[in-house]
Amino acid sequence: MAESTTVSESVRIEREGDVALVIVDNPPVNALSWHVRQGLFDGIARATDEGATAIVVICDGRTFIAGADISEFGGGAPQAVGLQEVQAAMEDAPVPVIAAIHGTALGGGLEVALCAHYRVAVASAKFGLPEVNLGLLPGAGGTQRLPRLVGVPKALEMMTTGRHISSAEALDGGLIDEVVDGDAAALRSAAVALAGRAVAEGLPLLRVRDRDEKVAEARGDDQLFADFRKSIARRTRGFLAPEYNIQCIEAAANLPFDEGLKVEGKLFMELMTGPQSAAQRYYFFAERAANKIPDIAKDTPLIDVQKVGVLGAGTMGGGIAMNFANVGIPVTIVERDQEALDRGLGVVRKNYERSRSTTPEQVQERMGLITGSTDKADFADCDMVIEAVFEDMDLKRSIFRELDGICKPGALLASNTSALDINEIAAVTSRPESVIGMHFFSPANVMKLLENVRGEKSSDSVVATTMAIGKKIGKVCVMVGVCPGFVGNRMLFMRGAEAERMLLEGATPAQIDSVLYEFGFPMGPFSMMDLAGLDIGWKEEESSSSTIREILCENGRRGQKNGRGYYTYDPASRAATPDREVEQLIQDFAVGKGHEQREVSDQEILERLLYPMVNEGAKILEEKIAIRGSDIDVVWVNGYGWPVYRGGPMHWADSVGLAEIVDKIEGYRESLGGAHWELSPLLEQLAESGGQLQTHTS
Ligand code: T1G
Ligand code: NAD
Repeated sequence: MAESTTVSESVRIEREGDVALVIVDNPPVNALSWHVRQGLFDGIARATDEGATAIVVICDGRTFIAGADISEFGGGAPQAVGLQEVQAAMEDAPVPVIAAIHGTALGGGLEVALCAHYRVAVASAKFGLPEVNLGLLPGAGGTQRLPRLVGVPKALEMMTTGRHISSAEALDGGLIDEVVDGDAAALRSAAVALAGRAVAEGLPLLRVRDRDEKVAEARGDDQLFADFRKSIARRTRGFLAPEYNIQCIEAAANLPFDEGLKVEGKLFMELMTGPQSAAQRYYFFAERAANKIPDIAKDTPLIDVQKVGVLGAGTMGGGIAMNFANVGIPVTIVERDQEALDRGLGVVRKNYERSRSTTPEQVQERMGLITGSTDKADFADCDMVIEAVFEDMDLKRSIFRELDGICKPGALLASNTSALDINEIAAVTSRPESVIGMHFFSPANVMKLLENVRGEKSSDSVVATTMAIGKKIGKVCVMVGVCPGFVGNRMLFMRGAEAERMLLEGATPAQIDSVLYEFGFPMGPFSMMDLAGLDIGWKEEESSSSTIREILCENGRRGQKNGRGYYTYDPASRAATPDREVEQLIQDFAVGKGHEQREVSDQEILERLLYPMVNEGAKILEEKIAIRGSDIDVVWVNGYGWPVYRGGPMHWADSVGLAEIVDKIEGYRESLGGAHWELSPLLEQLAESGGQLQTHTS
């Protein structure tokens, strides 16, 4: 065991001959906490003072430095040397400095590695500047150094997506100098060998800041930047950070390094002190907190899910099955008859064939993992069965009675119901402890959110398993309790109720939708209804012109699927156009019902759509349906398109001010009435006490 010298609580030095290894050990992800920065700075100084002929910067644990310590951004950390000083100490060191990388070199971690003279990495390592996902930009020279190594087009793509690239891609792109197969030990010896070679062969101390050839290719090329801006406009609508990242790369191309660094520093601080990054940094930790169920021990035994069953191959069943096949878990999907089965499997194959990220070999491999059947007995050896048949309680109860008789002891039985009572479903089985809700969102193979619905008898093992398997299939999981509509749909119902009401008062579908679109949602409630289909649950023979949706259906409007809904859709481009005939139908219906028509302002529309959601969110916390306020935000960001740069409905409400919202809710209760305007006592109490919804735990 090499002799080691402690430099700070998370950094030590070890020597291999004349090579000094400055080793970071700051679990869980070696973030650049103050003591890491101080340790790196002091370690490099000490190594050179003690005559090291080369220095290797390397990390213990599962990863290289995964960035600045985001938890320090709020302030309060002890004063320590800044990252720029650490980087200057590396870049200007009198001896070769090698960065040895495993796991993920991200954000400030990659920016540290870019200040080494050479970089070596294991084949499994990943590299990225994902600050844009925190509403930020790389604030430690990354915007100036990355394009100098990989070129402007790649830097633009990496910094506006936050994508993690592989070692192979990094080597190919000039970001690193060497890739070594093997583990941490292999990495250490390869780095020491490279250090030795650098000394022996007198290799130059290459400072990335001095490289110009790659950025020169884009110097003065405004078209390149204009085209890139155009190519990401749709994807980054409403976000500030992507544009700020582009401006920094423009500076890298057109200005001397230190001038570019000034531009980076100025734009970084603008983002860091702004509401968008505050929301996105809050959201980073909110998503990680959602994984934790306070009363479920970390070592709760999990059900070993080696084989999954899905009942129903309709809109949801097919997508649910794909999630498991995508991670190599065989799935048996059962339909009520061959025709429905063939239709369902046909949709699955088409979705795979249409997906750009799935190769033909993968299509075959994944379809090979999905077995179709019309016999529920084929679920007998499944470890987990997810039911996704029609939303009908009697049907679901009879299904679970059957599954109880078919499935092996210990199998997890889940329902994908959107709103029905999981306890009532569980009660028909002899094993309610094995029953839980797993509420996927459409399209189930795309949407990230999985709302796991804990029944009053669901066992700890079943609860823990749904969270673990959800993460394994790439979902963001939130555990919620049983109530009609759970968390997401329950709040959505409140928004929908006010949207319908405002139509009757004179607002148009287009006006209401544009308010939410401008707020940052991908679409408003009426475009969403057209997408889902206006005729879900509508029966012509029972229709009685009693709601706007019935009248539209009675007038042959089904939504996007027949090109006519609240909007008219261009058959080729699918572009939506407001439809005067619809507005007239609504007005006639409203006047017929005695509703006075008036101008409704955009601000009123926003308040009447979002404040009932906030109020309902508070009620959900009061009833302990959600564990914490931030879970509600995770549900809305991942399941309903709430713009992440506004944090989610709870974070947003706190930023608006709960007292202001309470005032408005009381006003609307007076003027409009309705259960959804009954003020939540928790909301009132937090408004009075200056508390917050986002940090409230129930
Ligand atoms: N700071 C503080 N804590 C962090 C952290 C960070 N950068 N990254 C992760 N954690 C915590 C996380 O909260 C969790 O804690 C635990 O580590 C495991 O994380 C100047 C300004 C590295 C790919 O954006 O993408 O550098 O919940 O559950 O799924 O330019 O974490 O266990 O208590 O996510 O294996 C840029 C952020 C920062 C990378 C690992 N860096 N991290 O994923 O584990 S800004 C990032 C990740 C910056 C500079 C700028 C992922 C990961 P807990 P995890 P994972
Ligand atoms: P769907 O009508 O598209 O599909 C239901 C499928 O179940 C049909 O193919 C039908 O043939 C099959 N089926 C019915 N009875 C069956 C039986 N006894 N045995 C085997 N198969 C049977 O419905 P969907 O939209 O996929 O919804 C399924 C469930 O998922 C519902 O509970 C719904 O509330 C829920 N859900 C739907 C969405 C959505 O956006 N569509 C989102 C989340 C949850």
